[in-house]
Amino acid sequence: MLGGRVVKILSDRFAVDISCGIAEVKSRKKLKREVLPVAGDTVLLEEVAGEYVLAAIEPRKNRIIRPPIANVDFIVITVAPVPEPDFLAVDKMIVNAHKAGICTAVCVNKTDIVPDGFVARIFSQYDGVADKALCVSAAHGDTAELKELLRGKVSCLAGQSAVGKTSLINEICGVKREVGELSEKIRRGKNTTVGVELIKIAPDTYVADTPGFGALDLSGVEPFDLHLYYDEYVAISANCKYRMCTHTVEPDCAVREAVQCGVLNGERYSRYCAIYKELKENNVRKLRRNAYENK
Ligand SMILES: Nc1nc2c(ncn2[C@@H]2O[C@H](COP(=O)(O)OP(=O)(O)OP(=O)(O)O)[C@@H](O)[C@H]2O)c(=O)[nH]1
Ligand SMILES: [Mg+2]
Ligand SMILES: [Zn+2]
Repeated sequence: MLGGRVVKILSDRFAVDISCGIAEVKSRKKLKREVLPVAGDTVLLEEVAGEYVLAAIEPRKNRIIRPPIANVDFIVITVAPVPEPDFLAVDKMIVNAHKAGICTAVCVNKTDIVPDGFVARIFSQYDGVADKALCVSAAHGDTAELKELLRGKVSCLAGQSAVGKTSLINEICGVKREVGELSEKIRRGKNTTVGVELIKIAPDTYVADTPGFGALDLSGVEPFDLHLYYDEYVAISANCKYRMCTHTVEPDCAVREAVQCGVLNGERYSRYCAIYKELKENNVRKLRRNAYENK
């Protein structure tokens, strides 16, 4: 048996990093019926008639559905001055990552063209919320801090189309994946990068380019649990009057007070309330649908 990590799914084979190179192998038919290997899986290869086949998948630490990838240690949410950041999407990504037990970074790219105050606006919302907040510029080759952060981990670069994820990966990994023109992307409304591929930077260090914003669906999150994924709220919620405080409408809420006096970020709190409302409405919709179907 030989161990390896799936780095890419090909049409009928799997590209598996086996340290000394990449092996393109088929999967055992039985295994394929039971569970489909995805990028990030650590697997065992078995020699059958002089050829290696993918024989077993080791237990997964976690599994993201969209994009399909397993055993992710770190999600680097990339933002840039252009396109205009979608902070609601950033918040949802942090909730999903937190729920899956995956660490996050918020990474500001294109610092070569940031207007005054842009970095401060991002840091005031995410420094201390994500596990790390940092600044880079793919265009200026200023990526050392990010490269260091990725070391020894399986990471995903996520973020809106055109923030420069592929440009960063090209810079860090010395590869040449396709980069799209911003105007072209907006016109086509399309992502340049499609499909998941783990690129190996160093031993045990892989990075995946995640096209567009994956995994924004919070369907597994109950509205009353949402605050559990906001570490900065959990930290002070012991001071709320109600033990089950959702920090939205309850009186004597420590979170709301902290927002009012500027200790917690107001923009992020408004979006928290919007997400809470969205989750509650989704639940009502689900209940109505169930009631209708059970009639
Ligand atoms: N000024 C500046 N432009 C950058 C930088 N990084 C990337 N760009 C430009 O931003 C545009 C989009 O870059 P991509 O790397 O294709 O963006 P992406 O995030 O991979 O986009 P998708 O694959 O569609 O999700 C290109 O025109 C890049 O040249 C940077 O650091 N500074
Ligand atoms: Mg790309
Ligand atoms: Zn509260």
